[in-house]
Amino acid sequence: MKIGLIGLPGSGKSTLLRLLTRGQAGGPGKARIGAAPVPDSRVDQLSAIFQPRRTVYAQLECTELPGLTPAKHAPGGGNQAARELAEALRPLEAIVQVVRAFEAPHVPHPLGSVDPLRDAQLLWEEFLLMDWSLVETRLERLAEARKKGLRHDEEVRLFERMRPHLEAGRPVRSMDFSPGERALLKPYSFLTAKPVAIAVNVDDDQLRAGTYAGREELSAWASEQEAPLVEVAALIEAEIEELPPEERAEFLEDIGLAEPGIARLARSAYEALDLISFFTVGSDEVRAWTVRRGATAREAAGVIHSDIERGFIRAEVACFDDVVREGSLTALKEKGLLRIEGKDYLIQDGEIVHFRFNV
Ligand SMILES: Nc1nc2c(ncn2[C@@H]2O[C@H](COP(=O)(O)OP(=O)(O)OP(=O)(O)O)[C@@H](O)[C@H]2O)c(=O)[nH]1
Ligand SMILES: [Mg+2]
Repeated sequence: MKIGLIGLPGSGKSTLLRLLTRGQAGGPGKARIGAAPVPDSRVDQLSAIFQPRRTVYAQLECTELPGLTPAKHAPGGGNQAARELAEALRPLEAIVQVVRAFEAPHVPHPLGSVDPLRDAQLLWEEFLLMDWSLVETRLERLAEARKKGLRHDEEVRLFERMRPHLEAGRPVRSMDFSPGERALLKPYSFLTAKPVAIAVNVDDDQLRAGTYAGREELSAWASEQEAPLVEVAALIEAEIEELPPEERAEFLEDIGLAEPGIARLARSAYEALDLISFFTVGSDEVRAWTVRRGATAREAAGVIHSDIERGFIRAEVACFDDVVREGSLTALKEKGLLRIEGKDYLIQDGEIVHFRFNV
């Protein structure tokens, strides 16, 4: 899964990337893209049972996008920057808005003051504006084509329906499309069609206090937008992550963190994207895989390998709790807890799956 980190300059995107990728990316001179292993205690439990040679967590591919200066505040409107940004966002499946709440007087804020709700709304308006300009440009082109006798009535109707929706501040994602319209939209990549989560970057004082100025307003607004909101203390958490493992727990406890930010952020991204995990287990490897909720057994097989999808025979499926309680697949089989499912079975979150296939 590919996710993009987007926010105002200095909101903490690089710091968050450094945290998510465990220092592999983010920060001065480092790449702006990196893989973030998704912590999952279920993987750890399965690994403890099966003692595999290899344990593989699900991964998020994270990209830091250039600091966004809202058009309203940028001299000359920032159109070129907006186009480049839209291009960079195209391949991403979900967007994480990074919003600054941390105070740090030595880090200047591009708008002169710290105001998380204002920043989140500015970014959101920017996304709507980018989509609106895409619709406008497209309608202008279609009008010109019409003068030359080329008619694209269905497309014109679609974009004319989208325009007021965007003008009313509503995302493309909240519109209903017919299958025909979906096909027409395929070549376009609308920003507000993508799921969004909001990461509020707090400092250690705010983390300890469990709040920051504007928290209530921001969370009310986020729920109105149906965007999950996560609080992360990117800098302090990245610093703790870089300590020797035996010292980490103490520091995490000291700042009152039961669960690291990456785990919470990953959960929000999964929630926003409606993703679930299933697991494969064995002495060789215990591994987490990611699929959309509603994926069939055959589609899930395709996530592992296209050969398994093509040669799919059946799936042997077990519940996570049963596996943990019984401690082996043989025990499950004896108790009849290993179900045989066909290609159209809908995989459920947390299931342990073994695919039978021939090639
Ligand atoms: N105190 C404090 N400082 C932070 C925190 N997160 C980031 N910073 C500082 O804020 C500055 C900017 O952070 P970056 O992570 O580089 O921000 P960015 O969003 O990547 O910035 P651009 O790439 O320039 O748009 C750095 O000096 C960070 O050390 C935080 O949680 N607390
Ligand atoms: Mg940066």
